[in-house]
Amino acid sequence: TKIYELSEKKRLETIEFLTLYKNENALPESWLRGRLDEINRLREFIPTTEELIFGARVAWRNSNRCIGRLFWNSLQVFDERQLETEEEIYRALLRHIEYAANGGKIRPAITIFKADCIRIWNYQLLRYAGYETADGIIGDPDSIELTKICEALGWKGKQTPFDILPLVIQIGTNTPRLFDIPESYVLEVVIRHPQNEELARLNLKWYAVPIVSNMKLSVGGIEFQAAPFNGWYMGSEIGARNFADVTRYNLLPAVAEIMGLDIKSNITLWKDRALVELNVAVLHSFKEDGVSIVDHHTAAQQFKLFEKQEEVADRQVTGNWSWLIPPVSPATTHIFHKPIENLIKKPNYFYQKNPF
Ligand code: HEM
Ligand code: NRG
Repeated sequence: TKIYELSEKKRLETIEFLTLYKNENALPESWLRGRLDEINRLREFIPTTEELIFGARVAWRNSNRCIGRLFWNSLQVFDERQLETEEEIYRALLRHIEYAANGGKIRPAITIFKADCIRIWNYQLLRYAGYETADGIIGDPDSIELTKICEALGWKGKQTPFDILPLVIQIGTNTPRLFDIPESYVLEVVIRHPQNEELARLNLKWYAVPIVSNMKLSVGGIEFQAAPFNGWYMGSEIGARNFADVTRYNLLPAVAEIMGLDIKSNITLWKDRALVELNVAVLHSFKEDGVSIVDHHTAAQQFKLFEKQEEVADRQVTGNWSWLIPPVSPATTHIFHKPIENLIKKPNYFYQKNPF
């Protein structure tokens, strides 16, 4: 079947995607012929909502860096391709945040906007600002560039270590528009340790829901540049990276000090010991507040189930080993001890150039 108007590459991707859709949904060959004829007549592939739901879920299944893929088939998909204005998009993003947070019982979801003209400038819908000041950096150093842009566009943060950035929404080549997220939408967890009461003195907290908003969803040759998605956190993302990286909140020395460890000597393993207790605190705090989170041991077990499930379905599990192993105690998980092929399949989520 010849599909006109589409570039050859796009055409092949559309056929490949619809063939996958047909096969996994046990549709007859005649359905595929009819669907491709229709696309020929329209001279454009416009996925149905059903096709889009399937595409977003398979894109998660194909996300090689993700350890959380066991639940790929239960992703909630919001098809918001009809929305036109920044305000409408902002409202849909607030709906997404509320649906996903669900009072702590986090639900994996994606909101898909019209392809080709909408960009969300934020890395995640919820993210803390970062400021360079005369007395050093306040907040998340990862956010310094976007924070400056927001300030240039008229935003003013409170300069605390945990200021939620506004949503930055751009349509076409228009100047992006900023929208504050009302506090009532921002579920956060205050970090404390189950035994060491001193740790709470660091006044740490983290937001409950990671909603990645800067990647594009590629389905059947179409690239949805604005398609924010979320699951829940694996504890080590916060405890071993966001709080611990030297280029992020860099908290290991402060935690070690609270624990009374000698940070002058490497052989005390003060970094390792501080890291473990920080991760214990993150998991304990989320659990106690009834906010979904998974520890890296359970996540690895779930990934093993995913591997078994895929084998039964006769599909190869692909993965990016260096991302799949957790940043704490990697060799305690089966993932560490097993090679995995980093083959990129579509549909999938991809990085794209920053719009700024
Ligand atoms: C990456 C866990 C849900 C797509 C990751 C990473 C973890 C993780 C630990 C590595 C992040 C890092 O090292 O920075 C989970 C858990 C989920 C979940 C526990 C709970 C349900 C999802 C969902 C999607 C998804 C719903 C998409 C629909 C991805 C992608 C990456 C990723 C595309 C790579 C991100 C990048 O390259 O920066 N996930 N995930 N995940 N996950 Fe998941
Ligand atoms: N490490 C990042 C979040 C990356 C995606 N992680 C997830 N995704 N769990 C951080 O903010 O720490 N997800 O969709 O659940």
